[in-house]
Amino acid sequence: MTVDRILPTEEAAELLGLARDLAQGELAPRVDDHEQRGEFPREILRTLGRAGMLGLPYPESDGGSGQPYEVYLQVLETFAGSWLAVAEAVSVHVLSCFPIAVAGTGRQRKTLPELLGGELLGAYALSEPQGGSDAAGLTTTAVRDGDEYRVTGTKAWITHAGNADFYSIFCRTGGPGPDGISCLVADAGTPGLLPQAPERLMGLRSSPPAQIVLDDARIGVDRLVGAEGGGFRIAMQALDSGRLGIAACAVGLAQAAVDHAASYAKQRTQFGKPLAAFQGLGFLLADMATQVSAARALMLSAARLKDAGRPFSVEAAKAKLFATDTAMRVTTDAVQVLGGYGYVSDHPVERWFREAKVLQIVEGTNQIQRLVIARDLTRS
Ligand code: COS
Repeated sequence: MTVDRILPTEEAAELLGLARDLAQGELAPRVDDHEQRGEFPREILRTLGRAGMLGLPYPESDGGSGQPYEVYLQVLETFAGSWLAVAEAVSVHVLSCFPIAVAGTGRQRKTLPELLGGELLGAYALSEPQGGSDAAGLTTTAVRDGDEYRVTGTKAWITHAGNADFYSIFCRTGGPGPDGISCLVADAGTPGLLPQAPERLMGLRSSPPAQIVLDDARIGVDRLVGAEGGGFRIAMQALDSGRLGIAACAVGLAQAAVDHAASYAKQRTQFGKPLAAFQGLGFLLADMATQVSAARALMLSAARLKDAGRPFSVEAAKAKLFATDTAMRVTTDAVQVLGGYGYVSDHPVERWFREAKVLQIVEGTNQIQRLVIARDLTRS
């Protein structure tokens, strides 16, 4: 189904058209092969970078496309309907550029055209093996030694580990708690920065995360982004925006599942009539479609707050929570509509069902989103 979108400009409408062409022409034909082989689509990300898709929400003066967040999210949604791992990769790249884009020094910002133009792929290294939710408790340490930091620790669940050209790394330069955390941006070739074997995932197999071991990695003090001790706030602000990206991935995935299930229910006959003619299934499809529209509306309303420069952190948490829970429910129902055919890999709903689960976990579990929302409601 074509989603009827109200876009802010003619340019945005053209951009969405280009995103649809890329999704259909570049992504859809390759997704199954890459997912089966577990091969990261680095070349496709280069193609998207050249098409201007890796820096959409950042200013043109920095090498981005200067698009409102609401437009960027609808592009992500379009990619996610064809290939979730690619949409997530774009979202993670945009997240990894955030520290330099908002808090980088003049010299660091000179690298932005390469980052936002997609020449270089980024990774965001916050989580650690012993905890991802308690981000302020991270233990990777960076000890100043002359013009360098000597960084030691392990980062976990790092999307693009081993494929990225640069890593935005959050580490402890001071005492315990959030105020002891700083952000360093390191090149992939930094000695002692060691990507480990990829994780073996339930879904998103073409973009498996991996741990990054930092074994006395030497990172220049000129790679410190923002002030020492200012890293936690940068990390949280980046995640506020990143969570909207994950919401967009969820909406795109869920929309694809609704479309596929509806089309199947029109064609498949049982007891002499199409499945869609049975009210039980028609109502199920109606509920699926309604939830996806509601998720999109929530995501866009949070994005428009961000675009207007208003606080949007809590609305982003609501959008991430609702959109990803919706994607899980809707893909589960899509499998049910297809019956046995939904449980085999001949139809993409089997993959979408596996992929939806991870969206409830990444960039803050949905329990963390509830915590952010509840704290705001009950703050005195
Ligand atoms: N934007 C700006 N600043 C923020 C912020 C945000 N969204 N969230 C928190 N801060 C600030 C707070 O204002 C506080 O500063 P002050 O001490 O000056 O008031 C500081 O950061 C510490 O915040 P808080 O006390 O809320 O920290 P907590 O340790 O309680 O952690 C949660 C808060 C749980 C919300 C945070 O750790 C979190 O989001 N965890 C999940 C991390 C995550 O998403 N990981 C996924 C992996 S990355 S792909």
